[in-house]
Amino acid sequence: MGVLDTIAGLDSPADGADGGLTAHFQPIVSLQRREFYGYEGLIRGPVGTALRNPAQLFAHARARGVEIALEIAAARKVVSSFARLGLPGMLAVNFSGPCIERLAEHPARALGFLLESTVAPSRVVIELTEHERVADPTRLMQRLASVRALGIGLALDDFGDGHSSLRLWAELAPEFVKIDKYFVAGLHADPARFQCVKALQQLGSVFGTRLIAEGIESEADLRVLRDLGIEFGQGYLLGMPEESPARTSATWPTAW
Ligand SMILES: [Ca+2]
Repeated sequence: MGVLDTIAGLDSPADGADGGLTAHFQPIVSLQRREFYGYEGLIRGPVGTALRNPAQLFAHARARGVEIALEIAAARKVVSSFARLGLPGMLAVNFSGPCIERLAEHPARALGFLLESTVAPSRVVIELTEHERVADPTRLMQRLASVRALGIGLALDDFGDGHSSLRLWAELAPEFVKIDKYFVAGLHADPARFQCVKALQQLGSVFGTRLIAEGIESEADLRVLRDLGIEFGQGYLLGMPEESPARTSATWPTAW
């Protein structure tokens, strides 16, 4: 019985060895060039169970002490699905700090599934989630070096949400920072949110970090982000997470 069978408590997982996990992909779009840049891979649990919901899936795994195994299984599924679909551009994969530390112990072995796939490591960006769980940024930076030496990039996920740390930004020098949707939703009509995003844009310039605005759901917010010079965006307006995601701009606003 695989680890995911244990997590799900399922007698017969729907999809064999991966315990019924499904990868969904949400577009990441260049706001300045109005073109696709890549996709974030997101995992879903077995169809027809409560664990279809990723929050419940990960809570279930955490309660059973198998969260890192689930993160690695999820990444494996995301990479194999991305390769099978032949999706273009960047692939962003979510990992927590504790999982990255585990990967970094033997990066070539732990990430063998990636190195053996047709997705070049230079196209892959790790999104560091749950910043509050990074107990020692300096140690994480050292551990990350062996992963980044493979050519894999780094993004800080959900920046500005709760426990985000400027120290992580300064110390880890990520290639990307994802601006949390809290600051993006309603940005066009909210001076405080606008000023926060503007400040992050200035920090991005100082640190040489590329910014991705999360949670873009209105054309008004999209235009403000473009005018501020935010390089990339993600959100329902630009594409939902889907098993076989959009590859064309047909559903985007006609101009922004
Ligand atoms: Ca993410």
